[in-house]
Amino acid sequence: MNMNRNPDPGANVIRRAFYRSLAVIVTLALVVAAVVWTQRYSGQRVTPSASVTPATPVTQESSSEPAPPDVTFTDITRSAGIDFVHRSGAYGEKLMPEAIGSGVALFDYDNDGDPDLLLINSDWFSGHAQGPAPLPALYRNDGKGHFTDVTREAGLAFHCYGMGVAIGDYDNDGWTCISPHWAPTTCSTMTMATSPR
Ligand SMILES: [Ca+2]
Ligand SMILES: [Ca+2]
Repeated sequence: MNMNRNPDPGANVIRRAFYRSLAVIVTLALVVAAVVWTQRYSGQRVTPSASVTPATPVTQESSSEPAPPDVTFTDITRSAGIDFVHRSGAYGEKLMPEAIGSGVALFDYDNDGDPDLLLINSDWFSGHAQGPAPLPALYRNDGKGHFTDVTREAGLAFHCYGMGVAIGDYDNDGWTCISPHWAPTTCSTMTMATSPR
């Protein structure tokens, strides 16, 4: 008995359907692969003729404003007669008053028409003196670029922890008054001094 001579019609139908399905699946797979390849590689190709134009550098338009003057400064403090040194009293504790002082006033102390210079000093902290008591300094201007220390003759040779100074004609007598501001722990009240008459 030969089974090939009497094939099962149902098996043939299933076989043909299987081959058709396989052909469809392979076709779809090829189509999908082609689409993916096109999307991935088609935009990366650079044609030999393509050229990149370099960006033009941005240049600042020439300004018509003149160049700033070549200014230099020279320290003439000593040659002008000023030897003041501010003492903050710092001894390593980084106390707040160390950063507050001191003060300066430029005013006509003797009414001769030339501005004089008052420099406020601070002081040593209690128990931490590091030298002679620091004093403020009043310098009289001779009008020719030189200053003379007149602190003692003006009655300002006292030391407190200075933190600023204000000037003005307090009593309206035509002579400028000075009002140094002292740290409250070193001087109980604000001191007022007036210019000589
Ligand atoms: Ca003066
Ligand atoms: Ca006055």
